[in-house]
Amino acid sequence: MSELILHHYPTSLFAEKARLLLGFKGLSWRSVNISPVMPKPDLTALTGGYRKTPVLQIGADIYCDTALIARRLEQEKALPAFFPEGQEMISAAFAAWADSVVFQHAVSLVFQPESIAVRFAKMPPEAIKAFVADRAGLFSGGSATRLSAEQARHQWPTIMGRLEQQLQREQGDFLFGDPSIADFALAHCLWFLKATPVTAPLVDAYPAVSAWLGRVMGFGHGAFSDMTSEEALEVARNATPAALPDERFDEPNGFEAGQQVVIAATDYGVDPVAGELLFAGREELILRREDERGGVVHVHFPRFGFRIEKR
Ligand SMILES: N[C@@H](CCC(=O)N[C@@H](CS)C(=O)NCC(=O)O)C(=O)O
Repeated sequence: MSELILHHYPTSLFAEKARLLLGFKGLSWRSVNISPVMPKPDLTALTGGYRKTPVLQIGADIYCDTALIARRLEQEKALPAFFPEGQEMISAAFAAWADSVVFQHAVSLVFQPESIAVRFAKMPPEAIKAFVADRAGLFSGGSATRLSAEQARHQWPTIMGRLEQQLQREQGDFLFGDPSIADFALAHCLWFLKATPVTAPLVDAYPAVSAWLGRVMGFGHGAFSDMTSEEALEVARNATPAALPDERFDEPNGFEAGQQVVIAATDYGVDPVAGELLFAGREELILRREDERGGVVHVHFPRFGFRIEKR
């Protein structure tokens, strides 16, 4: 069986979400450290252009976006579940809200000038400049707009006040009783705020939220060991992609298997990935592409939040 390989870097919020997902499931995995800024030649050799962090690789199958990574890990090990029975919609909907709305607040608060000065204190000015330019590129061309620090500060007490209220009354230790994807999608945003002294009080001021965050972080990251990006490319090259899912589906826009298409995120990091559409299911799209270094790979995307276009 192929190993789970996570392409990520330590300070990425969504990578922290993926690490916690792996920890919650008690899975063992390999860790490939990637650059936080473009270019990422070894990663894009696998994804075909998708640049966001993290990416999960299993042999010659490449999974983009933590929303889909969670579903893939659920297939790997059904229990404990990210999408508990009877909470399939509410857990996924809350997670999508946290991954976009709470994420935007966290990023805006951590990147406000007072906080940047502390967080990037040890980074040379050219590196800060390159990082800012990279992130401007990341956010161009998509539907996501950046939230001003003022608006993020303004709305933060509403988000945290509601959470504090719910968690004080909660019948159980997690957002919806048992742990679910909702907890992980919220936790990585608060973890990011806690990692900078200027923004940590924005979480610490809420005791029930802090106690809950401690419980979620307590799942840890599972057992992992390092792998180089060259080794990961070799794994892909030597592997055969997994069989396609056994799901019949009528594609609402008439796309068919075998068509040459491009798939891209709609919000930000909208770099298109070109290839042959192999599968379009309710949750997942699969593209076949061939790479000089990675060989034949199947790149998987969530349907929600991604678009398909004919080439
Ligand atoms: N919807 C994506 C969001 C991923 C995302 O925004 N990741 C950030 C890092 S936290 C990113 O890609 N930043 C730019 C980069 O790493 O190149 C997911 O769930 O995986």
